[in-house]
Amino acid sequence: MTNSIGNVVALAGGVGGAKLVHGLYQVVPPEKLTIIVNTGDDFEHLGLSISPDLDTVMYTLAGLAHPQTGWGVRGESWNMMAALARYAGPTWFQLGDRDLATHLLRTSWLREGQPYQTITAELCRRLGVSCTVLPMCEEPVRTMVQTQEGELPFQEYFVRQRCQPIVTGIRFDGAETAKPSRAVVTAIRQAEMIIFCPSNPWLSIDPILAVSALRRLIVASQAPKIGVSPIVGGQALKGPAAKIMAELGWEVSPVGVARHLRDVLTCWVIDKADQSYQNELTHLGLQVLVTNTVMKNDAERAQLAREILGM
Ligand code: FO1
Repeated sequence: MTNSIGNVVALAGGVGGAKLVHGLYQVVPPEKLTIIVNTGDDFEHLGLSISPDLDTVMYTLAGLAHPQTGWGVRGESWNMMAALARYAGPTWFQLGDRDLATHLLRTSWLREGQPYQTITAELCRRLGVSCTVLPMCEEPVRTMVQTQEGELPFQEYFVRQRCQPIVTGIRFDGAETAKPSRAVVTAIRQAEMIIFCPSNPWLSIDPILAVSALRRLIVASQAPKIGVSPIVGGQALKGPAAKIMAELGWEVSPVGVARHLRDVLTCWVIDKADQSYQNELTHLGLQVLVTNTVMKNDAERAQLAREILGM
């Protein structure tokens, strides 16, 4: 644990981002670490309010994440899904028995009128997560994926259709009127470093930046703004980022992602496999760190976090 470091804010989506968040959690004192999480993937399913990225971050920090999928809970059982299948209910979105407890509590607290941020903090506290985890805003923002087969709500595209439809655009329903909460504003204003985790830039980072007041705060921040490329060796570390970039006409490389995020970044971390892009990135005006970014275990997560904090 490093005590000389200042306040760190990390922006994250789901599985890819949560790994680096976990690395930061290992090396930054919890009172100095705030994670701002994408809520564009949230949806209502079977009457439940589901927040996949918040839960992925929370389970990962609590040491409860499923080791293979990265989402959901380790040691999960699937009795509810089996019963649902017997009723011929919708089984395309897998809800494990343990995970279900989170959705039930969140949904019931939301119905009581409790703020989303308070609910998130309470769930984290009860699972022993000691840093601050904040939803990007209180208002519902819903990622809508425009495809050659029409517009799809995020989870329909991502899970039900397994990211197969060709993407022509992405919009964030509700982002125009959403505002960052006081806690989010304070965290960004007090940040001495802002880190963009290697989450999908188009599906996980863009919804956070679509909250325009939040984007303005980040752009105005004088803190180092350090991103980690989710593209390594021409492929996404996880998920459909490379496929979507190609479909939207972007160069599938750390340079393509850096260009997309250029106005919110000052530093860019790339993998050794992509060393050849270093000069091009430097010409974009970015400070570049070349290191191992593929985090295969807890020690490698902590190692990458330490290197970022040293920039
Ligand atoms: N991802 C899947 O690919 N299939 C699922 O059935 C699924 C269920 C699920 C349940 C709870 C949860 O928190 C996440 C879940 N995810 C599932 C992951 C999720 O849809 C995506 O990982 C994120 O939204 C993308 O970051």
